[in-house]
Amino acid sequence: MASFLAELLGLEISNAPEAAVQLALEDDPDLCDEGYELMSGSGGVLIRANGPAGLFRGVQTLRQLLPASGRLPAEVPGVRIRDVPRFAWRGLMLDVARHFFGVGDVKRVVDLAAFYKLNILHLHLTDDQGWRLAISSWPDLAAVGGLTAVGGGRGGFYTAADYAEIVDYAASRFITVVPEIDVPGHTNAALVAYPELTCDGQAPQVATGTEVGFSSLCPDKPITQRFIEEVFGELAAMTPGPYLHLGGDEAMSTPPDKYGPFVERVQQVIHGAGKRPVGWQEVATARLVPGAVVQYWNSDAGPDQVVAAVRKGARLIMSPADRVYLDMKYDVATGLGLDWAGELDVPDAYGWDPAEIASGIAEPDVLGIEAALWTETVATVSEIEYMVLPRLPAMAEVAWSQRATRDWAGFRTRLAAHAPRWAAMGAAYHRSPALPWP
Ligand code: TNX
Repeated sequence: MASFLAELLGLEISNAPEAAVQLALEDDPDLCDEGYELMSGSGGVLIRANGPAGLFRGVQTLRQLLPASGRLPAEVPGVRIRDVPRFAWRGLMLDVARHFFGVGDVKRVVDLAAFYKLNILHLHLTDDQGWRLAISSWPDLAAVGGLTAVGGGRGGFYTAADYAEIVDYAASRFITVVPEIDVPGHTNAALVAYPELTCDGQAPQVATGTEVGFSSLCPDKPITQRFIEEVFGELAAMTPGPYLHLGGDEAMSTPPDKYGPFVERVQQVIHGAGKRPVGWQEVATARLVPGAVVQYWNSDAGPDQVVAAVRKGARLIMSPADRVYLDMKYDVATGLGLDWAGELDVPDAYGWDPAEIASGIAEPDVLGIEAALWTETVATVSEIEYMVLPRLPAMAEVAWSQRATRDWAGFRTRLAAHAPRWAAMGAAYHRSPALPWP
């Protein structure tokens, strides 16, 4: 922590009382795991927390109090802040399947997420257009399935060492990686690599377009069960975090009567490996294992599905597409992005409440919220930045701050003032007309 700050700010930090920035661990139950207290005055800056995660979150607030250049010496406003997050799950999903992003790109995204106090990086590792993680028991998943991408580009995949590097980097920012292997649909790249996973045993055409819903593992084949056990088994062994995401969305090519039993078997495998399964809202139509987490994404079937999920004992992650799908266009003129959930400008990303997505859902049912960046149209890290800035900080405030403290009039001014920070980071961003840019 101290070395992170020292490197970032070029200043000396320690637990010594005379340090310019003093970090202190204390027992303050009200601050929970990630809360912190930050006091600054003529004597310097003191950040207190129960543990390193809280200190780290407090350090992000300190960074935001410093000038955009981020370097000291500088004056910090005199403040006394006590701050605790509203939601435990504050995530960003990055789709590395439609387009592949290397370890360095992912680290840049992690740094942005950390700056806004997110604590989950959900990696959508597999889809029709590419398989992005080396699995040693099924080597062609990456070696063959990793060669493709939307638009016919080069693809790529993470080795086990690459994946560990991402996980460790995220952990150093108190961010947990939640890996997703999407089954039974969104599996064309796997089926190209291993045609025996299809019902007719024939290899499908490589997919480089953006349509969805056309692929499925053959749910009842014994080899499919072996695939699930070995792939999720390796994934569990590679992943220190408690969650594995099984996808489960848009399985339009899986026979409806086979979908539920299949999703139950995958959950059992994950549960048996000592992890908690996460699935997109469609999995709520199946039985759910204890500890399962369900991710809301669209308003068609979503409200009924998340109510069903809660009745089955699951907790929810809210990712309403019209609020947090950062692959949606800002407005009709945005060159990148999709628009199936409408245009999504900063006021839309800010002006909603996670506890009001469906009637029958109450705040304790909501584990948290997650923004999603699908990458059908996004191919470079600056395109990622352009899509997430300035909407990601809006989502992050919805995730962190109590509802009563949120107000658009104040937020838009605070947010616009971050433009010089993004410029200093070399990050691209969208100059939304909704904000009073400096
Ligand atoms: C829906 S959200 C999908 C993705 C697409 C995305 C594009 C979800 C669970 N499935 O496969 O990439 O829309 O916005």
